[in-house]
Amino acid sequence: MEMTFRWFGSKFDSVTLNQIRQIPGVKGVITTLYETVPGEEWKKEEIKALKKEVEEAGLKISGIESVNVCDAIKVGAPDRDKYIENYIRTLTYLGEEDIHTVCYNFMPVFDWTRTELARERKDGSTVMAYTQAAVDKINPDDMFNSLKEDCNGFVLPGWEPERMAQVKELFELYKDVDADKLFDNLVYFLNAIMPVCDKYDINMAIHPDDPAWSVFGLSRIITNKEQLLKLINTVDNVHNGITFCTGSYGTSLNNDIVDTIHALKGRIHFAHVRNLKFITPDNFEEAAHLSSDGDFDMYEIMKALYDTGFDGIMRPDHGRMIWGEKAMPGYGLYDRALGAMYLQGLWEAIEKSSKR
Ligand code: CS2
Ligand code: MN
Repeated sequence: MEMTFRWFGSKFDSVTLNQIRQIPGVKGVITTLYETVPGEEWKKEEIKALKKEVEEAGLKISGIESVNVCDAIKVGAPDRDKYIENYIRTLTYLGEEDIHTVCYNFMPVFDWTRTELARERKDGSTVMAYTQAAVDKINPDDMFNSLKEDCNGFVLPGWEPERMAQVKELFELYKDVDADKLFDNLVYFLNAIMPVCDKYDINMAIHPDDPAWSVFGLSRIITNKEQLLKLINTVDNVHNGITFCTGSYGTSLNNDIVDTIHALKGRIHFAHVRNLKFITPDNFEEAAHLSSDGDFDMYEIMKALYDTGFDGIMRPDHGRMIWGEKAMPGYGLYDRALGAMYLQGLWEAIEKSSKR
């Protein structure tokens, strides 16, 4: 297991590479070219420059999160092949720079959805939260505006203002895309990119939908164990794998996290490990990583990863905002650094005790 930390690039992140380098055990970052528009081909020089910057700070690029998939591919538009070609070229450039893990998602219109970005907890920390009741009340067009004020001036991944300005058109685009069609489009995309992944040994790692059910009537397909197994079996290539995000997958209390990790043995390439606290099954908030702060048993989760031979990259995921930090919601330095340490502590204990 390799512990890493997500970093959005010096132009967008309040956290610096030098700070990340001082988190014990963290040697690599998960990053992206944040300014690229989904569908466009990444520029080789920009990938090289990013890599150089990270390496000059004494770190490495452990993976990309995300190379986003554009809507034409997701809806299966007549011109999708052109965008798939761009994606393949992007993967080629990443492979040539020795980057071997790429996270992406296949959610229509919205990336992860939260209804509050700064819910205050008893200890004064703030966290992102979700209530179904709030989603049911809101018009999707207003979703972005309602969250904007709480962003601390940062651009949230998947919620870029240019994209949100077109929410109406986006909904129109997806109106005939039911779950089966969306799944077929994902399979078509994966089959097309597998050869380049084989060539450069790139592990594609799909991120579960968050929350793990359909919102605003849009189809969602990466939501449960059956769907995940269907995906890895339909495109049965080790390079077609999963980003196992406990906080996203675990939003549905019907999902058994530990059991699913076992079922996906060998196909989890990237792990996002975080904890949730449920107030009711459809009202939850993002807790600290520590088991007792939320509802997940983090020891059992880490043990399942260990027992299934997980040897990919891991990162703490969304953290709380603590100690007065002002950062992108979910992506401050302090709480994620605490998470990285805690997860490594669990891993060390599991590893040593299993060898006794
Ligand atoms: C989120 C997502 O839960 C998460 O990790 O921050 O933005 C995630 O990075 C994307 O859905 C992956 O494409
Ligand atoms: Mn995640």
